[in-house]
Amino acid sequence: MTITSQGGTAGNNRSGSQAQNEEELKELLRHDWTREEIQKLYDMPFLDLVFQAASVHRLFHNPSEVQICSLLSIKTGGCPEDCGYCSQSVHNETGLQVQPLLEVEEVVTAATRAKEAGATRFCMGAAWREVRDNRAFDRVLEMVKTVNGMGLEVCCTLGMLNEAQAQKLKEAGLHAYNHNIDTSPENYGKVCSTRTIDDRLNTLEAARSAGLTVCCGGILGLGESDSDRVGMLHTLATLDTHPESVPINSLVKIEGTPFAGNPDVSVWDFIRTIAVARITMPKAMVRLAAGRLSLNPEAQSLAFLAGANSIFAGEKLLTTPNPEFNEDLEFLKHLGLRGKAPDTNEHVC
Ligand code: SAM
Ligand code: DTB
Ligand code: SF4
Repeated sequence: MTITSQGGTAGNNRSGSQAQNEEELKELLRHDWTREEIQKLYDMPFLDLVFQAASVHRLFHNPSEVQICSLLSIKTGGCPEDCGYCSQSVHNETGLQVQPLLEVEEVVTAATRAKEAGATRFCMGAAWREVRDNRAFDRVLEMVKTVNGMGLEVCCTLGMLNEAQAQKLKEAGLHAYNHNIDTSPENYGKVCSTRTIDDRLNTLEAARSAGLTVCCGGILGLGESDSDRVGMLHTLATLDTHPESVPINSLVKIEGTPFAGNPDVSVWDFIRTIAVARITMPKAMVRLAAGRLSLNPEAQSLAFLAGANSIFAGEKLLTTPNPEFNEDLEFLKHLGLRGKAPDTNEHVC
């Protein structure tokens, strides 16, 4: 089956249920995208692109379900990396208060609150360059074990790691590892100079080898061109296994960072990027991630139509504000969307 640029399905005259057979879905699940093909998708007439993405979304997912994720910064600030967008880098004078690694009990309190509010995925972020084999890591393993035991899908984002460390996280019950490539390979050096995109890809490989699912996406608003956005999606969509989660962040501008004065991201471009992520990585959960406070409800609705099926909910992302939990729940209800059940490790192990 091919999906035409008009968004309909071409080929045989199949009924909806027949069209969903394995073979046909496999045709849409490709890893051999060329950059030109992805650029072509990105350049499609806007409504045709949204329609095509919505069609793919409906073939691979229940369009009424949205994954609700909650974020917690478990170690804040003081990071030696120089990511130009980040409030937590020591290279950026953002006035952020450094906070050492939380205690396990503090994490349990936050996870309990998130679960009660309706989150099914809990993501813990540490402002580390890399994971070290020390007592702090042991404490993170304890956090993972405890939160997994609460029936939440657990994700961590701790910087670079090796396969042995990924294995320990997996054994503790970690479901996903988040590590974004952020932008295209050719633009990466303008965003961060203390590591390379290959370092990022190596960590993703380590997470994958340990059997963790991968959460990997990027940020719009870093001064990148449309071609960089296409390059970022091309890198992700040609991985041997697509990331199970693809967060698309819109830059939250932070005073004291080199990107604080960047122009706003066009809503249209943001939705285009989500739509192309949906088409090129059909099975992935595509997350409408940071930056929702600058999107009105209509724009967010369009993002859901274009294939986004996951959000970060809760008043805070890592260090910056996010919409109120209850407002989000009302909004989802208004759209006829409901929270997706967690995919915990309990039934996997
Ligand atoms: N230190 C770890 C790392 O870099 O992988 C984990 C934390 S880091 C804050 C996780 C991701 O959040 C980054 O890769 C980036 O994509 C996103 N992010 C950070 N600051 C952001 C901002 N100001 N606006 C939008 N996204 C941001
Ligand atoms: C992701 O792609 N976005 C999240 C999560 N993964 C870790 C982080 C967003 C951070 C936004 C800026 C802040 O709150 O510091
Ligand atoms: Fe450190 Fe992650 Fe922020 Fe980069 S994005 S400065 S690695 S916390």
